[in-house]
Parts: sequence; structure tokens; C-alpha cells
Amino acid sequence: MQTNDLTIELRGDEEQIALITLNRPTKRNALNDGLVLAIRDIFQGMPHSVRAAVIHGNGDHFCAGLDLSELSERNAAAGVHHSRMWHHALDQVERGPVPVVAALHGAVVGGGLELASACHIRVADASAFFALPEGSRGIFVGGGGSVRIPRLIGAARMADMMFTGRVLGAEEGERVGLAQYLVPQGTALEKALELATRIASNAPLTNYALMQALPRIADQTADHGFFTEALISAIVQDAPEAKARVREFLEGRGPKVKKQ
Ligand code: 1HE
Repeated sequence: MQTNDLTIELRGDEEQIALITLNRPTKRNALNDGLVLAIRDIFQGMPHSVRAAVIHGNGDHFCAGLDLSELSERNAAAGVHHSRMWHHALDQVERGPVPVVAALHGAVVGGGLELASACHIRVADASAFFALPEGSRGIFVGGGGSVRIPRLIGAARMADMMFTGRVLGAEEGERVGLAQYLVPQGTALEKALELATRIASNAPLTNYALMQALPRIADQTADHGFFTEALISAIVQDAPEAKARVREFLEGRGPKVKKQ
């Protein structure tokens, strides 16, 4: 799906960082079908050099959610397919090729919050605000929000946001777990790129385990989780890169953990 509303720029000496921009500022980066499919395609076709991605929005807002102008004439069957299209696209973000950091500012609402929830780390600047206006528009989340958002903040907080139209500011959003980092206004992208660069320097198999194994283990019973953990940790530590990194530390060449 070709659209100028979504761009990708490769950064870093080895093009290891993908900067993905929602670029529909006049519509507050509202996600029409073309844009949702473009997100799917960009993650499915991620260049092999890329080890981490950042997604952000052009203009004053991250994303105003679903493009409401496309909602009007959809019947129930079309609605199911439409929601499943969003699920498929955002699955490419969450379980896709690389860890994704969302740089959030301004509105992070509706489907915009669903997109942010599919990312692995969220950085909010002081201008960010979070809401689920679906509740007051007579609709429901359809982009995976009812699965992912309760895992971040609990079902009670999500229900409150939808029942009452509650808008959480940046500080509150960070406090309840919608964002892991809160930074001064205008600096979310810089911070997200810094984090992505750090993530890209990890052993690829560690990042793979964090993306693919950790969320599945979190969904398992404790007994199954312990067993899955044993399997994945054995696979990750077996990689030559893991052995080399541990050896470096033991020989005094590896980085120490420093208080930040
Ligand atoms: C839009 C959309 C949109 C803006 N669909 N066109 N999402 C919402 O319910 C949020 C709706 N949007 C807003 O509450 C506000 O636009 C914002 C708080 C995000 C930004 O306010 P502001 O004052 O900066 O912009 P604006 O003047 O409201 O909007 C500028 C233009 O963007 C205007 O179009 P114009 O042609 O009159 O210039 C708006 O109509 C347009 N616009 N947001 C379509 N969302 C998978 S299911 C997910 C379900 C949902 O996401 S429901 C929640 C939808």
C-alpha cells in the first residue's frame, strides 16, 4: 500500500534505526485504511539492516485515532473485517521484525493509543494526553486496545477512560503505565532515538526473546512460564555473541552497570 502519509527514514552509520513518521498533520494523523495498511507493509518489509524502530507523528499530535470519516456506512460484517485488519497491522508492530519505541506528543487517542500500545516502549513528552473517545462516540476499540491497554494499566482504568471520557495528561499517563518515560515538551523523539540506538546495540537474540518470548510467558500460567523461560534462556545464552559479551565483562572489558 503506497501512501505519502507514512514515511520511513533509515538512520545510523549502518542504517540500523528506522524512523517511521505518521505524516498526515492536517488530519492530526488520523488513521485511515490506507495508513493502517501502510503500517503493516512497512513492518513486513523492514530493511534487514534495521535493528530498532521509532514511530512518531508529524505536527502537533501523535495520532487522533481512527479516521472517523471512513466509519459511516460499515455494517457488522465489514466491521469485523476492518477490526481484524487493524489487528493484523498492529501485530506486525508488536510481534514484527524489530523493537519499536513510540515517541508521543499531543493527542494519543483512540486508535492512536492502540498503535502506541502495540509498541514496546513509549516515551511521552509533557504535551502528551491519552484518551479513548470511543466510549463517547458510541463505538468500541477495534485495534487491539481491549487486549493491550488492560495489560498496561488494568481493565478498571481502561474502563474508566471509556465510561467517563477521562483524559490523562502526560504525568498521569506515565504514572499509570501508559508511558515508561516522561520527558520535557519537544524532546520525545530525541529520547526515543537515543533508546532505539541503545536497543539496537543489544544481541539480536536477546531482543527477539524480549519481543517474542516475554509477552507470551506473561500470558502463560506460572508453571508453563517457568518452563518456557528455561527454554528461551538456554537458546539465548548459547549464541556466540552472548558468550563473547560475558567473556568481555569477565576480562574487564565489558561495560559495568552504572547508576544513572
Ligand atoms: C479527524 C480526526 C479523526 C481530527 N478522524 N478526522 N478519534 C477521536 O475521536 C478524536 C477526534 N479528534 C479530536 O478530538 C481532535 O481533532 C484532536 C484533539 C485530536 C486535535 O484537535 P485540534 O483542535 O488540533 O484539531 P481539529 O481542528 O479538531 O482537527 C483538525 C482536522 O483534523 C479537522 O478536519 P478539517 O478538514 O475540518 O480541517 C478534523 O475533522 C480532522 N480530524 N481527528 C477524522 N479521528 C480501530 S478502532 C479505533 C477507534 C477510534 O480511534 S475512535 C476515536 C477517534
